[in-house]
Amino acid sequence: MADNSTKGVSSMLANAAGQAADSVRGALGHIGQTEKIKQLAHSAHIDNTAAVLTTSFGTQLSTTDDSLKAGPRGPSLIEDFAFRDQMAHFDRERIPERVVHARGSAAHGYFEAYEDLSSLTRAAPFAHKGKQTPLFTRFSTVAGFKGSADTVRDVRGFSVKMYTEEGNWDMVGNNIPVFFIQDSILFPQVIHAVKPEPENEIPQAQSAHPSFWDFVSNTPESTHMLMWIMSDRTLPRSLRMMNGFGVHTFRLINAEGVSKLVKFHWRPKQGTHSLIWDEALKTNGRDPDAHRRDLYVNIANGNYPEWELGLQVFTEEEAAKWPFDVLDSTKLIPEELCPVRYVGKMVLNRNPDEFFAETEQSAFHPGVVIPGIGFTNDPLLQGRLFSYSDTQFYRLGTNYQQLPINQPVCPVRHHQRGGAMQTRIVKGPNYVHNTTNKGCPFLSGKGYVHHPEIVEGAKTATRSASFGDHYSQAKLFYDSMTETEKLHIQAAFVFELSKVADPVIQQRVVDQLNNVDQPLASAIAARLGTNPPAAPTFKPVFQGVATSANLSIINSQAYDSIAGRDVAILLMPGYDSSVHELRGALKAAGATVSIVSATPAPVPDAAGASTLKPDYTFFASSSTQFDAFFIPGGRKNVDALLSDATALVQIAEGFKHLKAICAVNEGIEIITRIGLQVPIAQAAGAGAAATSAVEAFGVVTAVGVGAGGSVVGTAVGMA
Ligand code: HDE
Repeated sequence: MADNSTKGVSSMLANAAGQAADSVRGALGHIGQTEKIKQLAHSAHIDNTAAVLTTSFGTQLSTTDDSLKAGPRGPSLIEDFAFRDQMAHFDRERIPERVVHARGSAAHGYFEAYEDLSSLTRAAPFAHKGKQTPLFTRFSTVAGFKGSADTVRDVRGFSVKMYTEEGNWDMVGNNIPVFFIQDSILFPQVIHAVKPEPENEIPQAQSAHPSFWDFVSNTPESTHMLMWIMSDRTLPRSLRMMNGFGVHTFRLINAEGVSKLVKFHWRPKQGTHSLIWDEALKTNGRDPDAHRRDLYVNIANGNYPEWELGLQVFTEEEAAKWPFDVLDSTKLIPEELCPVRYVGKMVLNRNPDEFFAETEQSAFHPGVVIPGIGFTNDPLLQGRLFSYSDTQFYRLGTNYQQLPINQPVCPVRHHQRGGAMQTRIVKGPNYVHNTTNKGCPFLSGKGYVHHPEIVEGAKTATRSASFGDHYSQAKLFYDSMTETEKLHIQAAFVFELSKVADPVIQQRVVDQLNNVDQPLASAIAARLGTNPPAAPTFKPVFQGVATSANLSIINSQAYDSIAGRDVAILLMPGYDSSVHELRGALKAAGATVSIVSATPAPVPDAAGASTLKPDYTFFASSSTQFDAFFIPGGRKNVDALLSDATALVQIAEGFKHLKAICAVNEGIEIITRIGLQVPIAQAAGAGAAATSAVEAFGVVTAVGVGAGGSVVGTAVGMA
């Protein structure tokens, strides 16, 4: 009774204020792609230009280098407030790193809808064609600490925070569409197993150690994910060149409350490309920040990466017919069964100004949704809905939502008060059912409504029988690979298991893989020296398709471009004019062109007509940082290159890493002198040579530098 009457007061007050609500909402309709940037500039940015140096409480300083002392050679005095102010703050500068996904890089950008999706969902970003929504996206590795290297074999996190006029919407996904476990209660266990061994904290950012393989070989539901993480997917060439997946099944809900199920996909317009293993290992040492740098530099240079957002939309009835459970996050839906509809694009066009304030303090949470987006009963998702805010409370504090990077761009009005580091000063009553502020803030009537799914069942800590097939999709994935990709998977298993001294664990993995593919398990057993696999314990269930094209990186190149690829021109004094032609053509195609020479001094061409300033020296650069190499002609140039071992090593190693190498005129001698076994095609004329080189780079990189295994090595274009 009391309840009803107070609700009555609330709704009366709400109605009275309804008009005001609509006008607030109307005003919010104008959020543009830069709204978040404007908010940050207005509320958080500090520009120190022409500013006076002060303490944190505003007192201007007169010295920075000497603390207050009793005499020039005497002890420091505790009364030195400027010293205490700095030192005490410095002592507290670090916050706990994320327990997983600690290593990450992020950028601002926007989402643009291709079409009006309001019949499917009332989610604000899809309200009309062309609508732009600001966002912040963070990519990460999972296992490594904050300072670990970028190009380790690992899953990549792919988190997108959209700042909509109806609140923030976080899509916290990975670059792999399935996961290790089916129920989130096992998450601390799988993470303990993959993180360094507890007694010595070795190894850093790697799954190639005993505890990981012990766990997964005793956890058959991990098998499908194992196939993905041993594939080229976990060695992305660039954060710009990997897919993103929401993993779980979510809901789309329209204004009438009609709900459909959905899986989210992000497809990179830069193409999906990977490194090869040796290249990834060397990059770890040569440039541990390779991915972070690549993202930052490309955005800084105006080469903005883009991804298309894809939806696999389906009904409960359709899902019921498939031979897997869509609530099981160790399963994907083959695109042949449910095509991906691309509904918009994300563009990342602005680097953060300060890593800590933006990237480190960004807090993502799959439970942060807006009207139109809903959850399903996937037990992996359900546990995540608790974990993410819980970890932010610990990592960032009670009021982490108030940090500038996490603040929504729409009004935030509620009755939460206090907590450490409260920054809001709110006047008026701090409870609902108030009359002293006319019931404000009030319910607009357009708020979030949970999908009224009917659930019933006994309370039980058990696993659904529909989650029981752990191998059929692992097999589908493996069967969908090209031969090159299969060999990479085999090599990855052999490498990782070679770091697991215990033959019992090795044997268990071999036997586990025998349920996926007998030749694969046998090959790994032979290379490890374990017993051949035992008989399969499982008969695969047909997944609706025998193979699925888009599971393979090589078979699924929807897009490709040389834009954003770094082509090294290796040259010494006396190079021929092919350099100028090729350089122009590559730049016009959006490639980055790096001049690499023996010293930083400008390098004159054969005619002595012009010079080029090197971006790098052979000594201080490495083949791993480039996607392709161009070796111009010119007698003096080629003779000098031939006598420089650091240059020759770059070319040979580039070849080893299956990169496109193009040489013209006398430059071809270098290829033959190093002894690279490649077909050489001679084109006529300097102009033709340059054109052909451009084409060679274009075509060869399209096949997949580094991703294509032996493909690129035999298709090196040389004019
Ligand atoms: Fe996470 N995960 N996760 N995860 N996850 C975190 O939250 C967790 C899972 C993912 O850029 C943590 O803020 C549980 C799947 C990304 O800041 C933590 C489970 C997927 C990021 C957490 C999972 C992800 C995280 C640690 C099992 C892909 C980085 C720091 C059910 C769909 C977000 C943090 C960023 C981070 C918990 C499994 C993606 C502890 C309990 C599946 C991209 O809350």
